[in-house]
Amino acid sequence: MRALVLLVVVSLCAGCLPKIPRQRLAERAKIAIAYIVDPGYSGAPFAPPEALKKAIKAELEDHNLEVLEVPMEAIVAQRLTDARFDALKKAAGEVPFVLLVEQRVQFFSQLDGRYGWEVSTTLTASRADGAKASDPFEIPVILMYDHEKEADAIANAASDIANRVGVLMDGVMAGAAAAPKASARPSGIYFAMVDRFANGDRKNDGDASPEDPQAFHGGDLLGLIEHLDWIQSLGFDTVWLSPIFKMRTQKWHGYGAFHGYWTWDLSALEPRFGDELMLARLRAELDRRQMKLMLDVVLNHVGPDAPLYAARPEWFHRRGGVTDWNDATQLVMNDVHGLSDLATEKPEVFEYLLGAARRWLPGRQA
Ligand SMILES: [Ca+2]
Ligand SMILES: [Ca+2]
Repeated sequence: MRALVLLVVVSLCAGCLPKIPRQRLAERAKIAIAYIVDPGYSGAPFAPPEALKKAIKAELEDHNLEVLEVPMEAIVAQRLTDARFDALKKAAGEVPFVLLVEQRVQFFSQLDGRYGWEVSTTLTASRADGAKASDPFEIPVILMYDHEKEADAIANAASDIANRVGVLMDGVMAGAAAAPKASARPSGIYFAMVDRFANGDRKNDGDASPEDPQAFHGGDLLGLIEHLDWIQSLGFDTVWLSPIFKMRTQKWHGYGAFHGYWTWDLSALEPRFGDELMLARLRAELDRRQMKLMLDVVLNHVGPDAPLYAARPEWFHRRGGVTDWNDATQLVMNDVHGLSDLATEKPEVFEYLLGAARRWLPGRQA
């Protein structure tokens, strides 16, 4: 389900790196680097293009660091960042600095005849006598041609990625990685599946049936409000709700609709969960606790038999279901599990979805 969801909130980590003056070693030192690009959907890991290595090398030279590349083979057997980092350090031997560059590239969308990609990168670095520091980030890339693929997307983002390497190394070289975190208060995102979280108001339950795993169970926004202190006590400062907009409520081929990802109407709230006053109350209660809210707006498709499909059939791709899960175009354009796929590359569809999402920003309710 998660793969079908696009969130209104992006870039949570932008600017989360501390500002540290640019560093340059007085004496040249070695840095061991390993690169790996994980496949988007299937296949084997591969190495990034030379353009990225060159850009990062230039950045590190500027810090007076001499690059010692460790072949991908030394880390490819490991799947997790920590294990890869340990394998890299072992292969590198005695070097003062170590940097691991892990990437994943995905085709994102086709818009106005151009191709949107997303390059995800996780940088992990350390120096021999200091703690590890990491920087995970995404860079959107627009490519002009259909034949341009993962390597082109990475090459396109190379200078931005090299800049991030420079900033991370500034921190590592200055010893900032060992410093305590800026905020002593723990933070994190708590995801609540609204229907299953807590039932605060039995009057809006409708035909809820807690014995039936495919039925609605009666959870709502009031139930959530009543548990905010508990969520906060666990150390979370943000609540992400499963979709709360008017949704299909009937089962479909035996599967329940309670998750909310079968959108019916983005301009209204699902009455089982509460009304706009209740949403305003939730916002006020979160504000009072200095907590944040993430609303989940489904942009890829609408629910089965949603009125929008009958009203605007030309807003949908209508290419049939996905038959090849390794085909990036099918993944973006075809129906996933039979859900009518929105043609988000059409400006009028894009405008509609953007407007529908903006309506729910604080203070924008009509
Ligand atoms: Ca209820
Ligand atoms: Ca799609």
